[in-house]
Amino acid sequence: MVSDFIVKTKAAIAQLTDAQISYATVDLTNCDREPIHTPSAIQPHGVLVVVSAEDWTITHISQNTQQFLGQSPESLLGESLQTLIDDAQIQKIKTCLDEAFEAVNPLRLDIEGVLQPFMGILHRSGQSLILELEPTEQPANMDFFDFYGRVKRPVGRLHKTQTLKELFETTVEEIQQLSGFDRVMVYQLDEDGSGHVIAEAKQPDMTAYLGLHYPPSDIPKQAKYLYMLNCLRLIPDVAYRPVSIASVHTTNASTTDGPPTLDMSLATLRSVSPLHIEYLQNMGVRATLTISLMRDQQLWGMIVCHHNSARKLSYECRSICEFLGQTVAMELAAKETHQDSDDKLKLKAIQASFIETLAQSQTLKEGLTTHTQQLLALTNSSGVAFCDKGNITLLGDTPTHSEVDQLAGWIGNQFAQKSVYTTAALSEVYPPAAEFEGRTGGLLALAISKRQQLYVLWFRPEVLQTVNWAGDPSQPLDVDENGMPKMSPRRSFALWQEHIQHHSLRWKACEVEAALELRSAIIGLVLRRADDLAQLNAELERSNVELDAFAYIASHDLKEPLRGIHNYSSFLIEDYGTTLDQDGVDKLNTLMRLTQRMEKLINSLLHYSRLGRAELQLETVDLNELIDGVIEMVKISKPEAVDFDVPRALPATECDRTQTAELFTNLVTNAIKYNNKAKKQIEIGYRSAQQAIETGIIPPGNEGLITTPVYYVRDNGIGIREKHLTSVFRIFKRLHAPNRFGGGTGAGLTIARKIAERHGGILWLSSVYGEGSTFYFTLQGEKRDG
Ligand code: BLA
Repeated sequence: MVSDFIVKTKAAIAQLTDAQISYATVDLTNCDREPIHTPSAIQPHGVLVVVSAEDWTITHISQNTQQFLGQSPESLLGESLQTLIDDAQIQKIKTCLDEAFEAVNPLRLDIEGVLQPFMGILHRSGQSLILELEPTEQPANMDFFDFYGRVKRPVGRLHKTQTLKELFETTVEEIQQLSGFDRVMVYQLDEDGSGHVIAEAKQPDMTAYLGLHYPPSDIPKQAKYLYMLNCLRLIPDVAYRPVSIASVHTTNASTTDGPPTLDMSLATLRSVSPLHIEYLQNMGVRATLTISLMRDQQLWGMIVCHHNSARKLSYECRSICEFLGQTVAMELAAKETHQDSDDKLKLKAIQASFIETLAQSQTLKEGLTTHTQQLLALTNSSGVAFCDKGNITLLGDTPTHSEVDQLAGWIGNQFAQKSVYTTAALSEVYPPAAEFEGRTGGLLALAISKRQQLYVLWFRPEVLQTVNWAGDPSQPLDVDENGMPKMSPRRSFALWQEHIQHHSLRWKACEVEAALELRSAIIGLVLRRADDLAQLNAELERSNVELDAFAYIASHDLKEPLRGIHNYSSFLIEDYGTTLDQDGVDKLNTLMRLTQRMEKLINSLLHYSRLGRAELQLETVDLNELIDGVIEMVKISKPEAVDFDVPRALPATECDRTQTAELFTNLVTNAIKYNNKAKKQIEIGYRSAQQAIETGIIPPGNEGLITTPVYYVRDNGIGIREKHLTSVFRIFKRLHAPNRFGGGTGAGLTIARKIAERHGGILWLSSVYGEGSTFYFTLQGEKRDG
């Protein structure tokens, strides 16, 4: 498993790095490709020996053997390893070959003829074995109890911490105490490779780096890969002189191709990139120690230690640091999972109180905008806009009203199949955002309803405004004596700053999820309200049906005695007309007229109740034909001069032909009846839903409900006073004396409205008293009854 990981990682490094780029040509633009794993040199605090795994002869050796081993490199190259160490120790190494090296390192080795004991660190590199020798103190090799004694306390303290913050603070304290480094930091990597310091322990006189951010290039990709392979990196003295490596190839004159490069990915003595050395020198650092913090096989961050003077650390001490690093990583994983659920709980709490507010609000806008801070906290934003078609409400730091208005037009097309759209660099996808006031960086857009253009837009500012970046962009760049820019945190920052302009912090998955959950909650609430409404409608419907049944029975039962009264009145006139005086005859005639009128009323009521009970016979009807028929009929029964105008052809529609004809007939008859103009004019037409909305033809109390064509009948009649606009629809309600305006029962409009409603539509009117009225209706809607 581990070796599989190493193989893959090394392949990735080989792909990243580029042998064409040498130390002389690497610069800020290509540092990701600098082949730092093949420096052909080491740091001078140890000796590097490479032996062939086949015959155990030394193929490479660092040029500092004289100093440590008392023998020249030339005298050792090509020789057997036995020249340096005895058989028994070689045997020890050989038995290690088949095991994981972590299990055998370090080996305590004695070198022939040298008093100083050495620590041997061994690993395989292709067909070679790399043995690194570091002088160690007497007595070497801690025993188990030493090790346990030194890790017990820090591990216990790390384990006891409650929060991530506490964990990292304890980490830097413990590592500082253990390593003796002047400054110890926890450096957390962000997803884009940049990072920031989240905990720090330092000498009091040092400037703090806590909270500072650094660009991705400060630790190039291939370096990050190497820190995944080796969880500990020590540079004891930045001012070192690299020691080159001699190989049998360099001494063998017959070789014309250069020596094969030695892969030193896993070598602890690996020489440091000169660029990084320059960086550290410019930071005023003399020694560094870095411990990787791994999470899910990825480099999560590092414990970075700085020292103002050169500082060596024993292998034992390094092992303890590495062990603590692993403990921290484990605690980190446990606590992050814990914190994740804490964060989720917090979000849930915000959501819950939000939903309560929503549930109690009259409108969505009121519900969303009452608690601005909660709405912002939900996605960690600094501004939010609520867009309901053209209606925009702005809260917090947002672009201007007109900027948001235009953005809302654009965003409609970005959702595709989703309800949410995010970008951390709005101006890259929507260039006008570059000119926005307040420098918007990122956008999280939520479509509550795409059809109704109901959006919530959350805004985040550019990162530059929210984050402390290391280095002051207003300061001039450092230059060397030749006027060339020097490698430093300041230098790499300047380039980075250009790169990240217009970017916000990225949107986290849990923030996007919170937005989506808000949408579900809103929709849940809307559905619940719709449910309540449906229940109310069902109850109303039931009472309507009962009313219809009652009206039918009542009118039926009333008709009988009425007919009796009528008949008896006519008998009275016929039989006693001559014996009664004129007054008596007049009274009988009035009685007859009243019964006739009552019969008409009862018939209307019957008709009305039947309308409510009869099945609708739906078919596709050409309304032009239907209206021609209506006009013709009306002309026969009311042969006065009326100017009919149908300005444009009406669409075919699905409706009950007879009832729709009755609807039009009632409206047209009324239009003629309630008209005292010399020239009566009637216009019949329609508007599409869109046109109706655009021209403000909206049913009162039903704003935004129009989704189907609106038909109208307009007259230049007497008009209706504002106060009577609703009462005209009440059954048998007449605004005038029965003998004025041609009589009638007063049921016509009630019936017309009922027909529209049975079709699932609505009927309403607008009128100017003395000038005329327009009756509007729709024949479809959400629901059809019948
Ligand atoms: C390595 N860069 C590193 C390391 C750190 C940093 C911690 C690991 C080695 C070490 O311990 O020093 C960066 N150090 C930081 C940061 C802080 C810090 C961000 O203390 C903040 C407090 N570096 C650059 C640029 C390049 C570069 C522009 O800034 C490339 C052109 C290179 N950094 C670079 C390389 C390494 C490195 C090549 C690997 C060094 C090695 O292991 O050989």
